[in-house]
Amino acid sequence: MATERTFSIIKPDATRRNLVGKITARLEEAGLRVIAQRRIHMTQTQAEAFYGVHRERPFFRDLVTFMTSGPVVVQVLEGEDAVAKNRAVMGATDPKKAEPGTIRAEFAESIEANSVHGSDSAENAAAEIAFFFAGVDIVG
Ligand code: YYY
Ligand code: MG
Repeated sequence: MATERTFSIIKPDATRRNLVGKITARLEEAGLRVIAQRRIHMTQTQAEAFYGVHRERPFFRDLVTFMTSGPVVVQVLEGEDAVAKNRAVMGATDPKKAEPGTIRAEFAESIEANSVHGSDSAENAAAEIAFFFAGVDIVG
């Protein structure tokens, strides 16, 4: 597997509990390198566009409200097999189903307030990175 990039968000439930450092350490310990990072407060328009694929799902409005409820930290991660590696260290969407030792098993409050986002494919990673970062701000 070649070096790959993926996109990560440390979500509002985690920034509120001051978990940015602990979560980033988990990512780094898994072999992922933070090559771009910014703390932002997502607008409703940004959150709706970012999660546009879920627009018709019953949880969409609550998800947008949650993602705009406080600051988030958006990151570009780089490493071997970064997309799959990040998904593995995150754990399942529902923290009740997440493997022990994963970020969501350890830190998530609920299926909605589940502490982290990670791209689910290399193609979506490229689109999500471009949504939040200019190429010049990514230093690999
Ligand atoms: O990729 P991942 O974050 O693990 O899950 P998705 O199925 O893409 O859903 C995105 C996001 O939506 C999830 O992280 C929390 C929220 N969500 C929810 O609130 N309730 C659900 N039943 C499913 C997802
Ligand atoms: Mg997803």
